[in-house]
Amino acid sequence: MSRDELEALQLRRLQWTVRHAYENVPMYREKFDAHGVHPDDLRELGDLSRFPTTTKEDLRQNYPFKTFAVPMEQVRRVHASSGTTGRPTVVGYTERDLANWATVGARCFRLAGVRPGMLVQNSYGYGLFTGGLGAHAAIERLGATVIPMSGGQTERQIQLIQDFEPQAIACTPTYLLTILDAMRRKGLDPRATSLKYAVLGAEPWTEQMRAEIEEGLDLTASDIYGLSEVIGPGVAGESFEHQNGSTIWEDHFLPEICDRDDLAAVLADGEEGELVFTSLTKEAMPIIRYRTKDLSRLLPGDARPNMRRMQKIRARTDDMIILRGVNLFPSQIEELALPVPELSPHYQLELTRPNRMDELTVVIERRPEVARGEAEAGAERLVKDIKVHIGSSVRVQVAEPNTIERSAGKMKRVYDRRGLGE
Ligand code: DLL
Repeated sequence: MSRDELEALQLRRLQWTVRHAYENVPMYREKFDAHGVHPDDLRELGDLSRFPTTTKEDLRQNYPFKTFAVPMEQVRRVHASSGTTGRPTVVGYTERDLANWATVGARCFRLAGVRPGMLVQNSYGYGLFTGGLGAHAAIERLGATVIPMSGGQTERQIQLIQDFEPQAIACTPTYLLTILDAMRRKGLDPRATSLKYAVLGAEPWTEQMRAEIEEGLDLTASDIYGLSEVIGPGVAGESFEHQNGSTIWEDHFLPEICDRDDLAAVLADGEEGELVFTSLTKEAMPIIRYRTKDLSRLLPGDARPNMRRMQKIRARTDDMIILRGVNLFPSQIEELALPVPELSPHYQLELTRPNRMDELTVVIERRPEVARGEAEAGAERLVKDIKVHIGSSVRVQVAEPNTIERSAGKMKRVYDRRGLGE
């Protein structure tokens, strides 16, 4: 399909989506009316920017099913986000939505190197989280064989990798690090497994993390992006041959990049801002201009020339740490910490407020084979690197190997202990 043909398809689907939402979801009707826009105003793709955005809070207020645009009998499945604060957000799928989801997911796995006939260990968590079942359907749809392992039970994960000899694994990047680490502790050679491809997502990970994983396991690791509100894993996927950002499946999802402080401002391709998505085919829960809080930029098509890519997510806007006036993201620390050879990739960030001044401590494990003194020297270099490159003074605390809690899914990086009377 040429770009022109794609845009014509997008417009038709967008007009359908906006009308479907307006006619069947009171939340959208109220928002559009309050904003003075109507589905008839959508004559070209650019008209979308006149419509109001949707936030997680909007979905929460319509908990659990009030954002559904079809009668409940047509909803075949629901999922829910974990909702660390407040109510979770609930999402629903018709039979056709599930089929489309499997299709876009299958495209991601294919781009990441998986082929029909391969065995794929699916170590995303099964359940209300979209990762497990989303990847499961995608792998089957592609014609590969899925091992529905789910997250956790690391010993068992390793056993299955050894016994079943899968060519690919799908999980969060930090969980693959957990598995890698556990293999080493068992005295196994992680580079000697059958694994050739990893399809990693659900949390931000830097190029330095990619290098750590690829080097450690001797495989090719590609990114998969998605979010429950838009569909789940499979909104965009990265080519293992290019490894330069994820192709967005623009026949199903329309991306925009907005200024994160002034959402009315849609930014040009190439500029960094907040990703905003509109679904184009979703029946059960159409989503109009959903604010993801994910920071990225749109790049021209490459692995699939007619569809744009998104740069690997740098951070979520709500993960931003403001440290004595300087904005910083966990990924900036990761970029500097992982190349320090004495230190492991297992770290967390702690914010405290002793003496009424914010302080950031990077707690990071030393590599098991490195002596404490050498690790301390590495930590001192990291303090200087952070000062030079980010401009912030932080503390780096060297932790003993295997003392920082390992993730089985999304890793919690930042522990904010300010305001706890410290
Ligand atoms: O995490 C869906 C998913 C599952 C994607 C498995 C990929 C693989 P949620 O739980 O709703 O859905 O969380 C969505 O996770 O807004 C991002 O902040 C983050 N995220 C997802 N994929 C990536 C990625 C799933 N590849 C939120 N890189 C999103 C960085 C990601 N962040």
